[in-house]
Formats: sequence, C-alpha cells, structure tokens
Amino acid sequence: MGGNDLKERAILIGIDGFLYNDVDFKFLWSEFDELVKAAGAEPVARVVQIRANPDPALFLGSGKAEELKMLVRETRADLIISLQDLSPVQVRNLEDLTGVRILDRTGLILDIFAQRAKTKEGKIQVELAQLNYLLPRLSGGLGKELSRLGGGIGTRGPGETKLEVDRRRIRRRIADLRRGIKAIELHRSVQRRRRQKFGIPTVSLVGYTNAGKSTLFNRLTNAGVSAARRLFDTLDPVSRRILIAEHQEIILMDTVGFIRDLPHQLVAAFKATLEETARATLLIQVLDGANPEIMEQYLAVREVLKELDLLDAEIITVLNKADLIEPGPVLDRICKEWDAIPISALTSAGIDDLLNELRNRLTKNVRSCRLMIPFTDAGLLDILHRKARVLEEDFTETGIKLLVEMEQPLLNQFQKFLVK
Ligand SMILES: Nc1nc2c(ncn2[C@@H]2O[C@H](COP(=O)(O)OP(=O)(O)OP(=O)(O)O)[C@@H](O)[C@H]2O)c(=O)[nH]1
Ligand SMILES: [Mg+2]
Repeated sequence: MGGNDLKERAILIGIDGFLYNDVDFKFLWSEFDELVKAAGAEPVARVVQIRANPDPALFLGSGKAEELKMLVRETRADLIISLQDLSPVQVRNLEDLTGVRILDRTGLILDIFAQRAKTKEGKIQVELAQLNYLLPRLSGGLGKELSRLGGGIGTRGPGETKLEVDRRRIRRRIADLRRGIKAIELHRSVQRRRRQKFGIPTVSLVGYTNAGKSTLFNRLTNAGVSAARRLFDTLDPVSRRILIAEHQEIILMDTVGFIRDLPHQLVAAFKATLEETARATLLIQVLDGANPEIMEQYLAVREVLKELDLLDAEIITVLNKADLIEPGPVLDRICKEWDAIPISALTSAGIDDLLNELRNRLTKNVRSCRLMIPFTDAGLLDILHRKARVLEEDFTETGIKLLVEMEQPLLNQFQKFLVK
C-alpha cells in the first residue's frame, strides 16, 4: 500500500441480530472500523443486514447483495470486508457478483499482522497463521481460491509466487515454519531457564491494543520501543531488565495487544509468545481510561487471559491515560470499581504508585534470613541460587553461611538450616 492518497476504499459488510446483543455489536463495528484503518484501507460505506443466519451462498440476502453491487460502483470501492468470517463459496459468489476483492475480519487481522511483523520470529508466526487460514479455503486443490483470498489490503499476504503453489507445497511450508517456531520455543526456554537461575521475576504488560503498553514500557525502562496510535503496533515481545529497588531486579515484557475474538490461527501461531506472558510472575493489565469502550476492552482482555489459562495469575490493574480524565470523584470511583491504579504513561503521573505496588506484590511473601548449610548438604546451594536471592555467601570451616531472600514456602524447606 502506498501513501495516503492511494488508500484502498473498502465497503464493510456484516450481519446483525444473531450472536451479539446491541451494545456488543456497536463495539464490534467501531473496532472493525479501526481494524480496517489499521490495515491501511479507508472504510467508505457500510452494509448491515439484520437476519438470523448468514445466507450460505451470498452471506447477505439476495436483495442486500444487489444493493452491495450498486454501492461498489457508486463508491468506486476496491474491496469488501466482512465482519463475520466467510466460507470459500460465499467469497467466490460475492466476488463474482461485485467484481471486487473480498476479505473477512480474520483475513484482515492477519493482514495487519503481516504488515507489522518486523523480526524473523514475528514473520514466521504470521506466515504460519496466514497459511493455516488459507489451507482449508483451498478447494479442489487448485490455486484459484488462494489467489482470491490470499491478497489482503495492497499486495501483502503470502507472496504472489506462493499463490500458485498447491496444497502440498503449502503443507510443506507449514511444516518448515513449525520447525522454525520449535527453534524459537527452544531459544525461549533457554532464556527462561537462565532467568529462573538468577531468580529474576518477570512482569508482563498485557492489555487491549492501543491501551498504552509500549508507552508504559518505555516509561519504566527508557527503552525507546516504538509506540504509536495504531492497532497492533507491537507484535514482537520485547523485554528489558530493570531495577525497581536496590536489590530488586525484574524483567519487564511488552506484548502484543489483545483484541476481541483474536483469530485462533494467530493464537496458535503466537503461542510461544503468549506462553511467555503466561509464565510471568505477575501481569500488569493496562486499561485505556480514555476509551469509552473500556468495559468491552476489559472483558476482551479477560477472555484472552482465560484462553491462556491466566485468570488466576497475579495481576495489577492500571488505568492508563489518566491525564485525559478529569480528576475527581468520577475517576476515584472508576479506579475503586476496577481496583486500578490511575497512571499516565505519557506524563509519568502515578508511575511511582505503580512501582510501589509492584515492589509490594513481588516481595509480599519474601523473607530474608541467615542460613548455615553444612558441606554435606552443599547440593542445596544450587536450589538457593535458582530459587532464592543470595545476598551473601561465605565458605567457613563448618559449612556455607548465607544471607538470602526467599519466599515463605521455600523457606519452610530450609527450616533446619536457619541461623537465629
Ligand atoms: N494521553 C495519553 N496518551 C497515551 C498514554 N499512554 C499511551 N498513550 C498514547 O496511546 C497510543 C498507543 O500507545 P502504545 O503504547 O503504542 O499502545 P500499545 O498498548 O503498546 O498498543 P499495541 O502495541 O498496538 O498493542 C499512543 O499514541 C500513545 O502516545 C497516556 O498516558 N496518556
Ligand atoms: Mg505496543
């Protein structure tokens, strides 16, 4: 996609009245608009039909579909994007009827991810998700469906040459990519073990896309990670070590933004990335306090956390963009309701409160104590170095004297070595 003047013109279509209640649907549409813009297209018109189920052949009813055809001409639209996922048959029929390209929400999100992926890892994950999306849409083993569905906004999507390959080659490519992802997972587990060895807790920033995670990440780390007013700006997880107290180091992680109904192909492909989040000691959930749809976004984030089996994780909630909210009883009530700390990643307001809370939570169960480990039990040192924080270590004639900080459950195991 070229400059702004070359923006592709998109007609958005969707069905109301089955699946969603009114409020959700309003949210879905405004989010859909944002997604279309994020992909670099311009929404020029909307066709919404209220019906119980989509038409199996045309998605819309035949009258609405005719209307759509006229609208394509009137608005000189380049493509049609559907809020609900489409079957290959619906895509083919709509395309034949209107003469323009058809995309659905899942394809659209994959397209945005393809535009944003920067690292090798991100690219592999996105390509895998795209191919898994395309594969079941290949019918008859020919590349025809691929070429129809493959092109996203502009010319991205799996490269043009790939559009001619058949299922077998795609399967082979998928196998290659899976191997690539295995290698990534391995690399991650090595990194993770190293961190565990040093006993450094990991803190992940999670939240809806555009909530301000990267801005907060930068505020806390001075890392200069890109933050922008666009959806899914961050795709590749970034992490930095930071000191939050004299002896307290943490690894802070910025993550990909969540969204309602994240396509499952993406969840699968980004599993390694998301699991990294899942293994964090603590999560900071970032809410966009200035967004009127904060409730829906909150629920969407909870949904993804649930999918990742993370609802019981230790979570600190922050209400970001507090600089855009009038201070006073309203803000106070919101924060109380969400049990959230008001902050502004932009102006730094409330950041100290957040750091305090972080320190409290991370040291909640930590006790410091002196131990004397006889040489016969020296094997236990390894556990201490991995799971506790060793502040002092002296090799004496009778054994090893240590000053350590560790969590209560671990301390229980070391009761008999405690020095009063
Ligand atoms: N006014 C105000 N704007 C903020 C604040 N924090 C972030 N923003 C803006 O919100 C936009 C999104 O910020 P990002 O940090 O990129 O959001 P993100 O959560 O990382 O988004 P993704 O990477 O897409 O998931 C940017 O334009 C930021 O400048 C804040 O505290 N106040
Ligand atoms: Mg970001």
